[in-house]
Amino acid sequence: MMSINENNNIKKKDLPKNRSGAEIFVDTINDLKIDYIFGHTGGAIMPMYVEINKRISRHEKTPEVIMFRQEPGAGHAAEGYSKIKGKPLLVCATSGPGATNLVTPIADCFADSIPAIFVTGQVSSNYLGTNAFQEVPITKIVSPITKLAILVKNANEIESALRKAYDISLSGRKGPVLIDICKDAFNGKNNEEPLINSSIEKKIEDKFDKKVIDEMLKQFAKAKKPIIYIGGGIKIDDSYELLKTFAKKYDSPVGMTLMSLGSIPRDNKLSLGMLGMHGTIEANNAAKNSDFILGIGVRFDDRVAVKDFGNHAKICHVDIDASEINKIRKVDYEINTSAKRFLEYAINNGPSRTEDLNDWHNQISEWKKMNPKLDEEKDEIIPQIFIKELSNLTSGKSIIATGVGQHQMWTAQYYNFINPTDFLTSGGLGTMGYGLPAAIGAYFTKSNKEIILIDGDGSFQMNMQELGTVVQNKIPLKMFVINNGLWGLPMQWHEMFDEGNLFECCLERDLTCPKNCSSFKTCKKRNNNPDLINLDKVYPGLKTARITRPEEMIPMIKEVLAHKGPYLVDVQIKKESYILPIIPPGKGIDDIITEY
Ligand SMILES: Cc1ncc(C[n+]2csc(CCOP(=O)(O)OP(=O)(O)O)c2C)c(N)n1
Ligand SMILES: [Mg+2]
Repeated sequence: MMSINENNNIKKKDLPKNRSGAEIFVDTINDLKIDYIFGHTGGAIMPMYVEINKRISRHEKTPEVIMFRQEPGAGHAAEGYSKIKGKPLLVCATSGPGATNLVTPIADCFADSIPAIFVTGQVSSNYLGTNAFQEVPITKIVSPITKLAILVKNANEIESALRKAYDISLSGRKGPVLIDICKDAFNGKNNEEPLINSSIEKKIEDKFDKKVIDEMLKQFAKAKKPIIYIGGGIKIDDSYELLKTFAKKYDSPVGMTLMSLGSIPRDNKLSLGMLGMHGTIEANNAAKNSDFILGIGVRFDDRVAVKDFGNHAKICHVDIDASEINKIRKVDYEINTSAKRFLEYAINNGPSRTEDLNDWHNQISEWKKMNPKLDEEKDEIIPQIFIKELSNLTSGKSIIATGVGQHQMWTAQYYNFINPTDFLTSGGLGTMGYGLPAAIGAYFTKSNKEIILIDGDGSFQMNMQELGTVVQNKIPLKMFVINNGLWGLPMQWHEMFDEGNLFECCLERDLTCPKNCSSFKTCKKRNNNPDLINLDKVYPGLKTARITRPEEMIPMIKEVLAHKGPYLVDVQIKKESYILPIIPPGKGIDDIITEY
């Protein structure tokens, strides 16, 4: 009999005949060299855990199993792992609420092209469609946000479903897949008729077109005000070294999205920093005035490609996903291939630049000087300064996870990433609660880098239960909660654009608050609810501290970095802190606000 693949350690002939679906499941994931299952349990998925349990007690090979306190914890942790490792693990949960709890991490993976395999238990096949206990049609629910969603009703289908899911999650534009396995498929026996049915699959093709690329590069080499615009495609393909070579060859400035920060370090002459709503003055002005924008592995997202973006430019879009090209911006050159394939070709075959770009670089240096100055407050912690200190004390070399909000943007602006895979943040979906579990997932990559969470007080509370997972597994996470007692980002929008109608953004509000509260400039209320420093009593082994004054920042960061176990610091910042610059929603680059 043939082996499953060339390098496997399990040969089919070595496997007992008549294996159960659960046995086939574990044999297959062993063969796929899946390192971890991040999961939660419940009725429909239990047969799979029983099989793993039996094997562990027989000292047989299985992936390591890490249990999370709620399913989204497992899902976002898988994202943190996969962004760093570039390969998927399995997220396993039960049917019904277990499955629906995974919808947010699945959508997050889809938005940020993260490969991950989600496995849900399902009710027995004879109960499908009967509104059985804990039955939801999860393949139908997630089909628009997965690359593949398969319902498996029979033990025979499990192996091929897993193999297909693994390949598809990693092929073309990477992303999430879901396999929904009926309980009787786990328990049933294989009768040797492998089949896949009920699958909903989206195909991605690579249409590398040399002629279009040659013509485009000819024009790019002549452009007088070129910029390269890069996104997560650069990171996912590990193409950032190629990108640096390419940018140098054409002496072209590079603007980055949130997903590609660090591809070109901030101190490199060619780095424009971040583009878009909270991007740098030089990046946005360059995008407005450019005569040629070359987008690589990037979406023309409305938060980045704002009004005026590229209005005077020829635009080229290189992307592995054809459906992204011409979706938001009509482009002049469509190049449907991977960032890596394009860059390799362009570096080796593209014509050289003929004219120098000194005027363009000088203009960019002038714009650089117009970036906002930091708040000079001496009595309170200025969040941007805190993040700058953290960046300096870690030399920009740590893995940083964030939630979503002001703290996320301050991190993007002031942590000087030198490696794009070090920044774990929810870009496309903007999922609060992503940070803590993503940082946990990063730990399981066994990276020797420090893993640091910079979270918001709002975001942290969305998945705070995973502190249980942290202390249980003795994960030495360094956690800084940037605490303003606010859902700060919407607060900033209301204050700036809605005449201060912002009451719903205050975590410290109660019904006795003044009815006309429209600013946090005067309210200094600090309820400390929850009182983060008391979490050391709730979670054994967790060390906690609070800082409120600027002079406490550096000693605290040093202490945390020197500590061996998990450490949580409540960083109480000046409440009325703003992300600047900001291009107001729907407005253009000239409307950018740099002072508030
Ligand atoms: C799951 C989810 N719900 C709501 C939002 C909308 N939202 C964006 S930022 C934000 C507030 C974030 O608060 P916090 O984590 O404290 O960060 P801060 O802005 O204060 O730094 C909200 C409610 C979101 N992005 N994700
Ligand atoms: Mg906050």
